[in-house]
Parts: sequence; C-alpha cells; structure tokens
Amino acid sequence: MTDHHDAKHEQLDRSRTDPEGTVLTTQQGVRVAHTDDSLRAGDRGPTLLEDFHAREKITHFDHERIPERVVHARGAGAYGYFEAYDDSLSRYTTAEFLTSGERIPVFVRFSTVAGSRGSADTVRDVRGFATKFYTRQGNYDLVGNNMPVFFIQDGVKFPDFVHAVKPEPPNEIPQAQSAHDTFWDFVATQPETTHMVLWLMSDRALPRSYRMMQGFGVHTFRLVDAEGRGTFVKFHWTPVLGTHSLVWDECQKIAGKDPDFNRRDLWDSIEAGQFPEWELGVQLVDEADEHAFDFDLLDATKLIPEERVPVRPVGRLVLDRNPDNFFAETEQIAFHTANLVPGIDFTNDPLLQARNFSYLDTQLIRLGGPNFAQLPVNRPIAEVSTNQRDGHGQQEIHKGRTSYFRNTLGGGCPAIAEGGTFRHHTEAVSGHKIRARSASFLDHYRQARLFWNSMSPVEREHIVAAFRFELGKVTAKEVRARTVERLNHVDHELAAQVATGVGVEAPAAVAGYHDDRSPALSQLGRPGGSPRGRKVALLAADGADTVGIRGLIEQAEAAGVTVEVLAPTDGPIAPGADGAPLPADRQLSTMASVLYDAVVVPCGPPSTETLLADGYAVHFVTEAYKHQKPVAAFGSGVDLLRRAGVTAELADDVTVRADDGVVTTTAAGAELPGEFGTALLAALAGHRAWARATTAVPA
Ligand code: HDD
Repeated sequence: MTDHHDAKHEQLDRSRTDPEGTVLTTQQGVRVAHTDDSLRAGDRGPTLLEDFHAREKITHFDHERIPERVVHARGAGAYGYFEAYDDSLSRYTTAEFLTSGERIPVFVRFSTVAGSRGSADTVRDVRGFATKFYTRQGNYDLVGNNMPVFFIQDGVKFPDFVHAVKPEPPNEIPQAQSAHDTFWDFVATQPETTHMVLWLMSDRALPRSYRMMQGFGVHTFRLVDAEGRGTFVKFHWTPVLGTHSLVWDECQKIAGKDPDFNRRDLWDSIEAGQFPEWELGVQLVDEADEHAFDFDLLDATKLIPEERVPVRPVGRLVLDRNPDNFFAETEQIAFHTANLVPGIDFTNDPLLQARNFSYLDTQLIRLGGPNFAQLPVNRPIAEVSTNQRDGHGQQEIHKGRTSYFRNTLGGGCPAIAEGGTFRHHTEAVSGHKIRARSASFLDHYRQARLFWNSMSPVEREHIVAAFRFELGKVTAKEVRARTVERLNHVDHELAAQVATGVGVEAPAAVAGYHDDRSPALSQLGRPGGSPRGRKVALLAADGADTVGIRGLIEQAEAAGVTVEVLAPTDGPIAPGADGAPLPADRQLSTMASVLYDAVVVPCGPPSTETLLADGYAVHFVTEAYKHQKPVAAFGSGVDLLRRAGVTAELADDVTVRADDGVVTTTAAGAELPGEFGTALLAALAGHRAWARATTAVPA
C-alpha cells in the first residue's frame, strides 16, 4: 500500500522554520545587536523615528491578530492520514481517495461553535469535526459536526440562529453558552430546531474527548461514478475508542480547572504515540429511492436511521502529528464545503447550498484576501495552475505574459484538462422561482421523538436535567413555557418533567406520539467498551506501597491506560516497607478528579494517614465516586474510600471485590492480585457505573 501521507509534510517542510542556531535579525535579514532599548536622544530623551527596528517590531505586533471565526472560533487540530480499506466504493465514485487504499494526508480541526477563541472546551455545545483531505485529485473538505442533524433547514436562517446563540448584544454575556434568553427565544419560535435541540441537551454535547466522539457530514451528498451516475451518501466517523461523554457537573468544573481539557487531551495523546483513530462509514441510497423515506433527504434536520440504511465501513482516519504552530496551521486552515474532488457532489439541500457560498466568503475577510489557498496548511499537494493573479499576499511568481484563457501567446497553457476533471452531476431541474419551504420539510417532531424514544433511562435523565438547567437560566417565563409546549410535541413525560423543573405549567398531552426507536442513536448502546486512552489518578503519599503501585501501573499501561501519580507535595514518594521511591507526576492540589476517568488509592498506612487528613484527597475520591467513575483501593487505601463516603460494599479480605464500579481488596505489595487491575480496567471500559445512586451531586 502506497504511503502517500508524507507528501504534505514534505511540502510543509519547505515552509517550516526553526530558530535553533540562528541570530536575531530584522525582517530584512539585517542582524540586530540590541532589542531591549529603543533608539533615543539622550538616555532620558525621546525615542527617535528613525529606529526602524523598534518600529518594525511594534508594527508587526500591532497587526498580529486576525478576525476569529464567526462560529467555531475555539478549536484544536492535527495532521494524519486516511486510507480506504478497499476499492469497493469504485462502483459508486471516481474519488480516488475513497478507493485507492493509499494513505492520504489530512488535517482535522475540532471545535466548539458558540464560544470565542479563548473560551473553555467543555461547554455544552455542538463540536465541529472538519477534515481536509489533501488528495492527488485536489483538496476535499468534509466539514462536519459530532451530531448528525442541524438546527435549521435553510442557510438563510443561519445568521439569525447564530445571533440568537451568541452572547447577547448589550453586554456580550454569556460566553460560550446556549443557556440564555435569546437562544431559547429562537428555539421556541422555530419548531425545526426541536430535533437538534434534543441532541444538544443530550450527552453528545459534552464529549469526554475529541478522540471519543462520532462525526457526521450531516447533509446528504452524492457520490458520482465514471458514467456520471449518482448515489446519495451520508458520511459517518466512528471513533475506535467508543463514544463517551462527561457529565454536566464535571464540565462546569473542568471549565475552571482546565479550560483546555479537550485540546490538551488531543495534543497529549498524539505526543504519547496513542494516535486517535476513526472509521469512515457511508450510508448509500440509490437515487431511485430518493422519496422512499418519511422525511426528505435534503432536510438537514433529519438523519437516516442506521437500522434502515446500515453504515458501511470504508476506511480509517488516524491522527499522528501535532501542528508546529497553532496560528499558522490550526488558525489559518480554511475549510469549505465546496472544496470537492471528482466523484463527490452536492445535493439541493438548502442548508448546504448556503454553506457553499458562506465559507469562501468568510475566509476572504478572515484570512485577508483571495490568496489564502496558498498558505502552507491550505495548499493542495495536487498541482495548481490557474489564471488568477495578484491580490494581497500573493506568494507565487507567475512567469509568462498570459493569464487568460484562451491564449496562443502562452502556448495555450494552462490547457483544458482531458481526463480526471470535475464534472457536475447532471440533474434535471424544473420549477417556479419561489421563496418557499417544501411541504416535505414540515414534520419537525417525528425524528425528535425517535431520538427521545431511543435513549436509555440515564440518557433521558441527563436530557431532562439539561433542559431544566438551560431553561432555568432563561429569565423570560413565556419563553420557558413556549419551549415546554414544543417539547410536548416530542413527549409528554419529557415536557412534564421539564415544566416541573422550571416552574411552568405542563401542557396536556397531544395526539400522534409514536413508538419507533433507533437503538444506534443511544450512545450508551454503542460499541467501544475499551479502557484504552483513559487516564487514571493514583493518590499516594510517603510510605505508599510502591511495589503494588508499580505492578498496577505496568498492567494499566499495557492496556493503553495512563496512570498519573498525585501526591500532596512534589518530589519522589518515599516507599513503604520495601520497594523503591516513586516519582510523583503531579501535586494533588493542582489537579482534580474531574480531569481523570478513575481514581485509585493504594496501600501504605503512613500514606493513607496523610491522605485521610488531606481535604483535597478526600474530596477527590468523593467527587469521582459521585460522578459515577470507577474508584479502586487496595490494602489500607480502602479506608480513604470509607472516609470519602463510598457506600458500595468494600472488600474485607484479599478477595477482589468489584461492586458498582468500586474495586477493592485488602491485598497489597507483591501479593496484589492481577484480578484487581483487571477489574479496574473492566470498570474503565464501562466508562461509568450508571446504576450508582448520585442524588447528592455535586460533591
Ligand atoms: Fe458552518 C465554520 C460545520 C452550517 C457558515 N462550520 C464551520 C466549522 C464547522 C462547521 C466544523 C469550522 C471549520 C473549521 O474548523 O475551521 N456548519 C457546519 C455544519 C453545518 C454548518 C456541520 C450544518 C450542517 N455553517 C453552516 C451554515 C453556514 C455556515 C448554514 C452559513 C450559511 N461555518 C460557517 C462559516 C464558518 C463555519 C461562517 C466560520 C468560519 C469558517 O466558516 O471558516 O462560514
């Protein structure tokens, strides 16, 4: 299999610079001897205009900022590759990257939507999942989200929607949150938002990690074969690590403890060589079946249930390299839904059609002119030859007298290509020029209910709690009531529960509820039960059982789990009876349970005694327990679980007990049985002990 994925890096290498071994110069390459004092008339006199170095330095600084993205401003990205499993899609498409099996270089940018560039990662929001494939046929961008549907059906409403969800104009409050009046005012008056709002109130809006969320192209696109035949397609990204979420109380705390939580997780995992991976899947629909569904394929507020059209795996995406410079790469990358390659085409989805205008338009102002495709991160690896010339930031030196088609003076170049060209899918179109919505777009509740019906009880609880939180922040009572009215069309019980929480009257049930379910929509029902990629905190102080700890760490690391040792003070932890000192990775008070997937308390009576007297340690365990995370202890460490209010049955002998996600044994040192680690890893694979009662969250 050809590894084509270095081609982009070879190209980028030509732009990468490294200050190592260099001396300071001006932009003109003149060596600078002194940069700490400006040129002045006398040591207490005025600064001189002729100080070209100071002026250049300050001027450049003054212009360092560019406009942030109007949406999706907060993001993190990485390079990697995509490879198709086989050529089975060649029946449907001429897009080589989907059929050749070559490793195709990619850049993926994940993002939140509503917040500014510096906002927290763990807000309740949709996540962007945008992929640029640098294919040999040109760049293809799949600009998707981690939810398969959208808020609105027509892009002309996008400015209204974004104005409603962004901070309110008078005071720019609140940052990166939908929990405010204008968003819910928009929702309550626009029934088409209902389906997506259920997704937004679900755990999908709180991903544990970018590595652990699904991605969707959202729209119905088209694959086009060599004969020009089209097949409808929906794109799905499925994370190898499973689809997992945080809980809301954690999210709010992480926003303070580590606002870069998701960004850091992506960065750290790639640095550690644990490369995030997704499988690309497609749902294919024959053009003859365009009208075979009880919704319109062109309506982006609808999904195709996987039980109706299975997702067919076609390839894998691996992210294996962090950027060198956030601004140059992650900030300057420019995605565009209209960046297509031969073999993929649009449909008439009115949301997509508007996007096809908006992305190029926004890049022109964000990146300052028409030459942003020449920025290193945006450059195709395919050869580029246009008659476009000049403009701000032009990087190319175009030779020759001709920059027009058709020319004879330039030998007719660039010539019209013979093969491998993009051809728009030929579609018969007729109709009156009207400003109207198709009747096939008017059912707003069927799929919203399908989603609700498909949720497990705990997922439903989270959705109700989210509505109560968000509407609870809305000051306009009538907006709360109107939203509850909408929810009543989805499910009466849901509406009633939300109504009770936000102090409005529950409306009477309406007719037309259905019992359809799509099990694939439940995140908890999806496969992916592996401990790989998880992070465990181990609390220890001087006198800890470093023998038992080392054995456990080894076992966890072999399963792809990272264990961090947290101690009350920095510096190596003195061992208990035998064993060697153990380095501490972090100081306990600088971290928090919300930053980990599980907590372990090891044996060692002096260590346990110190931790019992340490408020951070006790709180750490209590909080992890209340967030339904795996909690484990061995030997004397079990005492800390008791102090922290763990109510599960705890071991009173060496037999490993694993109850309700709580793993304990009195064994320690070299006697610590492998089953202890195995039970902890199994609990991690289950993500949370959802059955654990947590009436008293927050901790
Ligand atoms: Fe959009 C950015 C995804 C509808 C207009 N969008 C943007 C990004 C993602 C999406 C992932 C960030 C790309 C990056 O990381 O740089 N947008 C979506 C999805 C949509 C959607 C999945 C619905 C299915 N978007 C949408 C509409 C419009 C826009 C209907 C306008 C009519 N989106 C934009 C934009 C942005 C953008 C204003 C802001 C920055 C940028 O494009 O480059 O043009």
